[in-house]
Amino acid sequence: MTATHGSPTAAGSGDSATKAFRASRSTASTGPAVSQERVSEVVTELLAGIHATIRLKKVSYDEFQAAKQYLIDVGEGGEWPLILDVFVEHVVEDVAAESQEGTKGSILGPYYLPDQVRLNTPARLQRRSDEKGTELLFAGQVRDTEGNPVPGAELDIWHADDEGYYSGFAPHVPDGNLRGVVAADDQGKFEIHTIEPSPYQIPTDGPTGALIEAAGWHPWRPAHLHLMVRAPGYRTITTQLYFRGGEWLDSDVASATKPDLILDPTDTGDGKRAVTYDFTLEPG
Ligand code: MBD
Ligand code: FE
Repeated sequence: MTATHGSPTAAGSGDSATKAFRASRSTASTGPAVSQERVSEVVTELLAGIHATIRLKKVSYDEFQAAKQYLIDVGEGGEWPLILDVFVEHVVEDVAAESQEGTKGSILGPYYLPDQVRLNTPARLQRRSDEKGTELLFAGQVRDTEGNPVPGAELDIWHADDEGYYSGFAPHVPDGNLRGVVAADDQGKFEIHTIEPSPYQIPTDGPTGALIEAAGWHPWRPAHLHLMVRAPGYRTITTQLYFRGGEWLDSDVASATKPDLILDPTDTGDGKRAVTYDFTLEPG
């Protein structure tokens, strides 16, 4: 690959992810204040887990100080959104999924940006004039748990480019690239024209990448589309869709794949690929 740009730095995308997270906290409802009882209960359990690990693994003073240095580095690199979404969010999602019907959810991840361009179906996501990648037609219908079409549905979609980079988090990709909020028709049907994303690699030059390297793990997520599917009167679904046969599907570093969330695109004969996927929303 001959890159015509410098690679985005981990610190640069970490910083953007931290800013995006802060902005989402100040505009969105942050829910009710957490009670003293809840703080005590959850944090006591969390600390007990850390204490148990220290005893079980006989963690040394040197290792404790290395951990302290590491956590400082994660913060200074702006990588708290990345590392928490990669290693922790999938369990929070599992718990949320216990009470969710309809299409399976998956983690939000650190690269969502609100307020993207609104498009009507059939929609073509914004892309560069020389955008690389295989053309993908992604179509389907949004229905409720009874099978009825959901009018007024919208699909907030964002994904990486053919090199695995997200707009807003890699300086060489224009703002809004491969992002959009697509309004489905009055039958909940949608058609989105975009390109297939590539797998995503955790930046290797920051603390999250350093940990993965130090532990001998791999830094990859399988190629995926991110979606939030919403409609008035329904519970919003935050999910991701993957590609059958894609690399890293069975070893996602973020543990966020589910069998129900794998797309099976077919070649359309003209070098393009097409796939349908229907979403089910529950009232809420
Ligand atoms: C991603 O693209 C992503 O979706 C998650 C969950 C974590 C890191 C990068
Ligand atoms: Fe992602």
